[in-house]
Amino acid sequence: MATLEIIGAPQSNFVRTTRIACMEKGVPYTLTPARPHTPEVDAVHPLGKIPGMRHGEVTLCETSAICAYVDRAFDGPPLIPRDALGAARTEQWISLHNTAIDPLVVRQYLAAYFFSGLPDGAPDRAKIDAVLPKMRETFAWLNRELGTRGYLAGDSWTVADAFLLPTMHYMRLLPESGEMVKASPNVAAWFDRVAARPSAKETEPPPMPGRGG
Ligand SMILES: N[C@@H](CCC(=O)N[C@@H](CS)C(=O)NCC(=O)O)C(=O)O
Repeated sequence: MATLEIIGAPQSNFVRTTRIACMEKGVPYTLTPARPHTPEVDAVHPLGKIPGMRHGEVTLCETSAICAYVDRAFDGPPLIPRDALGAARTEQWISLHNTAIDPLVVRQYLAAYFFSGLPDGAPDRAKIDAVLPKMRETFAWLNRELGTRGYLAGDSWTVADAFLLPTMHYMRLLPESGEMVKASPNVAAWFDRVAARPSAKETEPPPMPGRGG
């Protein structure tokens, strides 16, 4: 059978999610590093976003769809629970990550640090300061949720955890969000638990420019 290929930059939180999914499922894969809006990516994603996936004749885009395919097309431990409620809770948390967490903390906050668009490439302080109140609220509700169970969707790991882990990895490294993680003990404990898994260790992204880690 053809080897599964993940297409995208290893720094991307969403690319990392699909790599974690492959590892947790026990599916060998190759990573083809590619930036958004390059020909390799445009060939599999109509909006040129990463990750993309190829498996023989199959091409897919969108992280959630790729993870669902990996889960259903191969033998191995389920990434999404097979019972109705467990599957729905997993989907619920993927959706919360993709619609409420990632757009705020990655697309706005992290982007204001590294892709500010300012002429000198410096962080956009005004944009960073503007998102901090909403981020504090987000960490507060996430911390409350994670105080009731060990993992996002219940008492065991699901692929929903593979969505939040790469995002939270970056949050630990930036100053204000790093403080928010430290002030959110349930989030911090969840992070340590999930980051200790081989799937997380083996997919750690390259260090951020000028920030180590
Ligand atoms: N909805 C997409 C989002 C993927 C995404 O936003 N990827 C980022 C990199 S982490 C990207 O390609 N950004 C380029 C762009 O939005 O033009 C998914 O779930 O896979």
